[in-house]
Amino acid sequence: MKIVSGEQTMAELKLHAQPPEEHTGIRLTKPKKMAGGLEAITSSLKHVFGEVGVVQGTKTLLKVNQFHGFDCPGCAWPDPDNDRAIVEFCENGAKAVAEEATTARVDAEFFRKHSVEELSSWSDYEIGKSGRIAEPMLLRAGASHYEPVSWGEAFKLIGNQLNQLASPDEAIFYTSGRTGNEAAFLYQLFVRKYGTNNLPDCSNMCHESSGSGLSETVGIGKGSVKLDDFYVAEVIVIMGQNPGTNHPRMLSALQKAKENGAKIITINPLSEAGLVKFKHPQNPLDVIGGGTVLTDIFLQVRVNGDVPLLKAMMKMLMEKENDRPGEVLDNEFIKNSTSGYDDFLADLEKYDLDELITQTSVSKEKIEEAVELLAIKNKIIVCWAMGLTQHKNAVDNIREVVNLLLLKGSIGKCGAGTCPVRGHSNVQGDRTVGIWEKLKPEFGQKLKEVFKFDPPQNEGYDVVTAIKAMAEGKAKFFFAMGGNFISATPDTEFTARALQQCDMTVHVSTKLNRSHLIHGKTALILPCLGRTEVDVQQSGKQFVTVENSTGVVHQSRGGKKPVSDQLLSEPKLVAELAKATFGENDTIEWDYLVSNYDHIRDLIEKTIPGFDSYNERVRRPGGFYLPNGAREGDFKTSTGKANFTINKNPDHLLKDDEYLMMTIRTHDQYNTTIYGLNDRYRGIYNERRVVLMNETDMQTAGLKLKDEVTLVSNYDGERREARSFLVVPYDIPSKCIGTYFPEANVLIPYNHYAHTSRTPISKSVVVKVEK
Ligand SMILES: Nc1nc2c(c(=O)[nH]1)N[C@H]1C(S)=C(S)[C@@H](COP(=O)(O)OP(=O)(O)OC[C@H]3O[C@@H](n4cnc5c(=O)[nH]c(N)nc54)[C@H](O)[C@@H]3O)O[C@H]1N2
Ligand SMILES: Nc1nc2c(c(=O)[nH]1)N[C@H]1C(S)=C(S)[C@@H](COP(=O)(O)OP(=O)(O)OC[C@H]3O[C@@H](n4cnc5c(=O)[nH]c(N)nc54)[C@H](O)[C@@H]3O)O[C@H]1N2
Ligand SMILES: [Mo]
Repeated sequence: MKIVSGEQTMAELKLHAQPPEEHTGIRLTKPKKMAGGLEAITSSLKHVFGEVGVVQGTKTLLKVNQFHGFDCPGCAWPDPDNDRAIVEFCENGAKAVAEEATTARVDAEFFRKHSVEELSSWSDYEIGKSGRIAEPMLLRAGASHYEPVSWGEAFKLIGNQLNQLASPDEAIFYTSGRTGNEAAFLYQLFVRKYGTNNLPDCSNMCHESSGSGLSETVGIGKGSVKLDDFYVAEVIVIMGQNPGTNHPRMLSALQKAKENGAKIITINPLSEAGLVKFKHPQNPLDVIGGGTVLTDIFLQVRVNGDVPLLKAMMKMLMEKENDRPGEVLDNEFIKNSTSGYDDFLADLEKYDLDELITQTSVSKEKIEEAVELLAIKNKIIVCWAMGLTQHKNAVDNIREVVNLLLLKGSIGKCGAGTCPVRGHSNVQGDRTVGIWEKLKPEFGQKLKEVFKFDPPQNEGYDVVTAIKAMAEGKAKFFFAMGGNFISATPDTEFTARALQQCDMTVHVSTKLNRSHLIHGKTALILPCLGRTEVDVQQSGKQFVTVENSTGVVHQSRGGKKPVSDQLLSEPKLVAELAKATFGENDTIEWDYLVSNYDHIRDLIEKTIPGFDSYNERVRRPGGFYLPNGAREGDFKTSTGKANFTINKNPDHLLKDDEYLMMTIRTHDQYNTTIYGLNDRYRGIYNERRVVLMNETDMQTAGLKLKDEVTLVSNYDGERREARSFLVVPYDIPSKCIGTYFPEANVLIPYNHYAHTSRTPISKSVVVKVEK
């Protein structure tokens, strides 16, 4: 590793926005056909005990997802409403907990030793493993090393900077999805009182397309099902999701659903281990037995082939309805509860079935099998994640899913409905309590009434427009409440230059990440408490509240001693920020609000519908459900009914040497946090710079196993390169390739995104593979 001397100026420094291009020693085995089992347990214990030791590790794990414990920071899958197992966590939840509970520290000594330039040359794995940030740090303009700074000085610097901007719209306030409701509500209150709606969040890159598609069609941008619906569903369709890795607790729900007779249809370019077969790692009988087969019908769709596939399925359903009138579709529901059916039907008739099927790369027989199942069943749940939401036509994907459910009357009743499976553990809650670049008029009115200020009306920047604004010098201040903006966003090199244009970048973080190293002229790192840690304020110990994928709001209470006495809780941090910006005599009593989080919850109750008796109801075991019209069949749309929509097929005209690339997660990462270098279920070990390719495509292109290639994308005449990737033959449809996020983000053009939701096209990037 190269060490730079303290005298070098910013201009001479070479900061690395991308992980190093070196290889780590690839090993390959056959992909697995089963998830869970003993290996899941040994893997989780290895991670936890490795980071924190056996005694602390066991104590911490026993608190995950219990009624009086902390919410697992691993994902947003719901917990059982009533009975909970002693261990309600999974392998990857354990890794998330270990990552936060680590005994390694990033402190003044660490930053004295390592310059920013040196750190930026480390891999994301090495950066993450350096430990928890223990004290506030400042990187002065032109300096090569971060140095310690007092909290008072840090807030003063930020407050002054904010007060100097020509307009509040020159500041950007990003949020990642771990922040609890209390901090998120205070944060948006501070930002709006300051005068801007520039509140981009990780959701912009994640389920924004689900929100857009669902609001328009069924009147609420969230899923409609409860966990219990899975146990009475007849068919569960899982599209564009890899729960074995990203939502492992979902597998035990699917296992129970299967025991109750449900059938599972999986739609994915890859046969992901977790969806083939599952052994419950915490059920001894399961561990020694053969495991449960989960997927009954696997449709190995081409990347972005979902709209043609859904259209083909719906055409085939219509044919069956014609043969057996009244037996296939829910005509009653269509007539009474939907709008736009005739137009939808007229459009569907224009498509040729065989042509649609060719565009999916799935055989007609396989689709027929799935359609026959859907034809005879009525309680259908469709689950999806990033495989549907990160395309140019992502919103169409979601609307087409809704079309299918509407034909079957499979929404607004028990055992049926929509299930966009959320990523970050409180990403749904953050949006509910106001983190959004679009201020809803009703909410704006409430803010005005309760807090006596005029909130800004104009639409703020989302992730894509924020990058653009920084690049154009229109935004000069970037603040992040969690997350890792440079590694999570598309177009790594472009975004890096955009961030580096800022006068100041500030990160509230638990752990060191690349965004601290690709910084504005002045940079600050503000360390905060994690989920697992005790939060004490003036009135005593506090808990925070979060919302899961099914709209349940519940408590999360950390139990561990904080890793340093210099950490602030996120709500406290926002209060200090507000005081530093507005002065001590602000009309909002920030100190009072954070002295007891009940006070913040009272304000949420006053300004946001659905939170009546918030403080009382959230103290009940398991919390409470937020209202959800679609769940009850009450569709709050422009027509007052559920809307059918008309969606075009995507048109990727790939040349002979072009492929459609999806960027996916390995089994050993949490977004940009790299736990390890293995992708165990896919049989890829000790290497992240890989490209998964169809074997026939490899032959055609003259490529062999482990050939080193450069991946190239070319949008609007601009060549983007990702170098030193190793070719791995994999069972993936022809003309599709897979790479890992964030290594391949450099190829994704920031200015190509989904219509309406503006989500970057992380799952369908046109690339060439050059040897
Ligand atoms: N352990 C762990 N847990 C996590 C995360 C993590 O990184 N690690 N991240 C969290 C977050 S923020 C999120 S959003 C979720 C992400 O959860 P997922 O969405 O499951 O994550 P991805 O790895 O992006 O996987 C997408 C899946 O979609 C498939 N796919 C890709 N393109 C297409 C397509 O065009 N059509 C179809 N039908 N399928 C496609 C891929 O093969 C893959 O199986 O997980 C959350 N939970
Ligand atoms: N190419 C490609 N790009 C993608 C995706 C993809 O599939 N492909 N997925 C997208 C998706 S779905 C998402 S959600 C985004 C994720 O984008 P982000 O949410 O921005 O990224 P994370 O990697 O989850 O953020 C990790 C950092 O959060 C901080 N952190 C962890 N816990 C806490 C906490 O409790 N409080 C605070 N303040 N900080 C904390 C740590 O410092 C850690 O380094 O990435 C997106 N980017
Ligand atoms: Mo996400």
